[in-house]
Amino acid sequence: MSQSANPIELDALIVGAGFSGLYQLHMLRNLRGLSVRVVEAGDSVGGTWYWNRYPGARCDSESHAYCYTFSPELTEEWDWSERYPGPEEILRYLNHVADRFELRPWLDLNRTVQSARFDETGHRWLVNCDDGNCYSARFLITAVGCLSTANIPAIEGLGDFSGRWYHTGQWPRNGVDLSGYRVAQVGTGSTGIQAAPVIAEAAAHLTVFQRTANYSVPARNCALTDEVRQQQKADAAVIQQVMHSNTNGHPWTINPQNALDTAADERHTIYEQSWATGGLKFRSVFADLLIDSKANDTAATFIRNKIREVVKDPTTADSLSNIDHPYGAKRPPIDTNYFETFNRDNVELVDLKKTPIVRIDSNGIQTSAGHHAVDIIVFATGFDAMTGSLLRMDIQGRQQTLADAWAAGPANYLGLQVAGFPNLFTITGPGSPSVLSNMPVSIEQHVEWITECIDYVLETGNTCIECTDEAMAGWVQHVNDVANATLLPTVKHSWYLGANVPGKPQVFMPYAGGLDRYRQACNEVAENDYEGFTLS
Ligand code: NA7
Repeated sequence: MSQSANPIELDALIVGAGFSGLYQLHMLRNLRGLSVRVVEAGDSVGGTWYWNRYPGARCDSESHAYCYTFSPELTEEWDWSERYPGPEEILRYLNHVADRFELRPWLDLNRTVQSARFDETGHRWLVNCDDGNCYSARFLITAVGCLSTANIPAIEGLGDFSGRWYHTGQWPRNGVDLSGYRVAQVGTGSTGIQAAPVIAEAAAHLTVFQRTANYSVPARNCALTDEVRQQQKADAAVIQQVMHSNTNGHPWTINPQNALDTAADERHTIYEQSWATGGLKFRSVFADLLIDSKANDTAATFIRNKIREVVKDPTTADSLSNIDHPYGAKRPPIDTNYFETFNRDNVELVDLKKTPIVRIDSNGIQTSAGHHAVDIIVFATGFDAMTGSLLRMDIQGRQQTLADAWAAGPANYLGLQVAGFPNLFTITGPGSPSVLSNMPVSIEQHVEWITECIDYVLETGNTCIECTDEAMAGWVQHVNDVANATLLPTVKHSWYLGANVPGKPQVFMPYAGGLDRYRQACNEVAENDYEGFTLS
């Protein structure tokens, strides 16, 4: 690795200026007085929401819960306009946070980390960036998000396509004019399910290419009235207490009642009520949905029936409702008029299970059944989730690169640290609740834990903290055990397992034991003088 002669000397370098990076900066710089910078590839703050500006993009967590809780003043002064915030509103919020907490002077924007190497002699991370700048930092903290590295499928012939194509996670900042064009959308995950109804309204024609049919529950987005906002603010302390003590970080608890202990008609009534309420809360309607496949079948059947009720064309309804996995075992989408969109005259579904894509050519997509001429292809094909953005930074630890250390899949301690990579912390890393939770709640928990850990290192006069191999092996086993107690790892084509990226090792990545249990494990480690770590 080439090294600049004059690296910028810091206590801590943070990579990424989304929710995680901004709060970590505030904690370490404003509250601890350390010298800290944030490197960010974009030209502004926002992270996930800086890049994901595709049509229909919207957060699936509710706005009053998809925000920081560390500052009561911030909670009090910020007004959300809708039940679910869109990217523009989240970006306004994060820009407000950057201004309010005077974070901007410490943001190094338009700069991408190219490599990071741990220097044994000085116990420092040497970080090189694409613009020639170099940092030397005691601590390196990744705040790169779990879903930031686009997964663009290697479909034969894409290079021959004469139209335009886009990945939803790299959507042009000024938008894309779709009006009058024939659009193909590949992918029907959470993103595709949000995008299709909005694309269909703008485009002359939309063809949705579906590889795996998906469940979706109505989001029931709506404008928030002053009355609702005031009530949310009045209840903020209680809501935050719920979010900080439950399994998912959302402002509700899982119904303790089991679906299988509930009479069929009562169960149906509860599903109907939850369907009418809408949102991710549907996943929490019964306690046994993610641990018992028979219980799960009751929810799955309910949703399949809803799809068939909505979609008029029987063949399309069959393809959309022919879902091959348990409800909630892949990330459950929520939508605004997704299934209704297939009743439009200008929308067509191509079921890739029946007629797979053969190739892309200059003017469209060829399947085994025929050719679809299109002007624009939208890839809603997801991400190299959880590990992609960490591995592309070319991180070199004591003896090996992170890519080599994780050749068989990610392994770490508490989702926060990897043996052989001292002083490196991964906010919402694999092995932590992250994508199975309401992200800002997980982020706050990680940032606060990392900050206190750094306090401990410095207060004890050390320069280095590193988890042991034994602690890491124990945590990896625990992550597997809690996942295997659920239906989540039974879906073999899920991005939770890395199965969406060809060649990626298949390991269940997020921590499925619940945010409450996870928080307790992290607290116990800290209370026991950072058990499982060595300091030097
Ligand atoms: P997802 O959930 O990974 O969905 C990607 C979709 O793209 C899914 O339907 C895939 O089908 C499909 N896909 C991927 N590769 C291909 C190819 N080669 N051909 C056809 N179809 C393909 O990503 P999202 O962006 O929707 O959501 C990611 C997260 O972002 C989401 O969970 C939220 O947390 C926010 P598959 O199901 O793999 O058969």
